[in-house]
Amino acid sequence: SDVAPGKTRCGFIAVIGAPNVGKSTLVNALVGSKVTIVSPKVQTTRTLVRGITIVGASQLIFVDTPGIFAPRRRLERAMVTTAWSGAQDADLAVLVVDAKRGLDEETAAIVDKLREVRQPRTLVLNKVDLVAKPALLALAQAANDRVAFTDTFMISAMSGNGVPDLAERLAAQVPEGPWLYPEDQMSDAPMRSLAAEITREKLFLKLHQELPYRSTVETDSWTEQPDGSVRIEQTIFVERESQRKIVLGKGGHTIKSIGSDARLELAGLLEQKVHLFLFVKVRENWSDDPERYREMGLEF
Ligand code: GDP
Ligand code: K
Ligand code: MG
Repeated sequence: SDVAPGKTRCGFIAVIGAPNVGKSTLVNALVGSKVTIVSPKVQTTRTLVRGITIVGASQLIFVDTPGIFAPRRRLERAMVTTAWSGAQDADLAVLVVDAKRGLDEETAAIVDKLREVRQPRTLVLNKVDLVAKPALLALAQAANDRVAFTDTFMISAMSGNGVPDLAERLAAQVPEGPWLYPEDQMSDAPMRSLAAEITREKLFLKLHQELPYRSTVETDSWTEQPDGSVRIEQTIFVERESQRKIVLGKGGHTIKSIGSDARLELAGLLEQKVHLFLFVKVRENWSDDPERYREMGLEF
């Protein structure tokens, strides 16, 4: 690196907000690579996912969090607790609000609870591509009336509009200190867990209604082949035989399409040929089993 030693900055930035506001899309845009999965469905992000990037002399470690909402089931409670603890442990907190959705009850409750967060708070109004300017200004005002934000940004995480300005401002605010990760590292997750997440994203995108929430994916083996390709075996766990049939689809049609989408994306990320083998197994009530959350890295 050409950055003089002793002049560097480094910090953790928690990205929090209601479900589906674009937190994961924003973290990917800030990092400039897919490190966390995105879908139009809530509860896509289940654990804290770190995306790492360098801006000037600052290393920014973004912590993508599960959406904050009123939890009903056990897995949901664990996800919300994890999201708030992510905010409390970070150097800076970024609250993402869906500008189209505005300051509805759920969003207002999160803004109010941010008063308990001691770190500098940045407000990010996302999805500005869907909203007219006067409404944006009114929303920024209304949110800042509830709690004072250090900065307010209006961006589109999807198009990248406004993202570099946000990154520069955050880079100036993180504490002075040495970088914690190698310069080229973009995620702290092992490749095999990102690979499992990518398959889980395809499940979210291909399947409807409740099913994706009830499934999980694990990478069982990862074998580099002599010809330069990699052989990856994964298991998709569902809770019932009927769900297994849905994931397989008629004549294996659904699983084939999930596998082919996941394989293509993995090959692009790894820049090597990928042979992906997917298995679908029934593991009853995994989502009610606390042992399973611990394996996933969720907190209570
Ligand atoms: P999260 O649940 O907060 O992590 O949200 P995601 O990043 O998974 O995004 C939820 C949905 O919002 C996805 O369908 C995204 O493509 C979409 N989305 C994210 N950012 C934008 C944006 O700037 N504009 C629009 N129109 N859609 C967006
Ligand atoms: K989502
Ligand atoms: Mg997410």
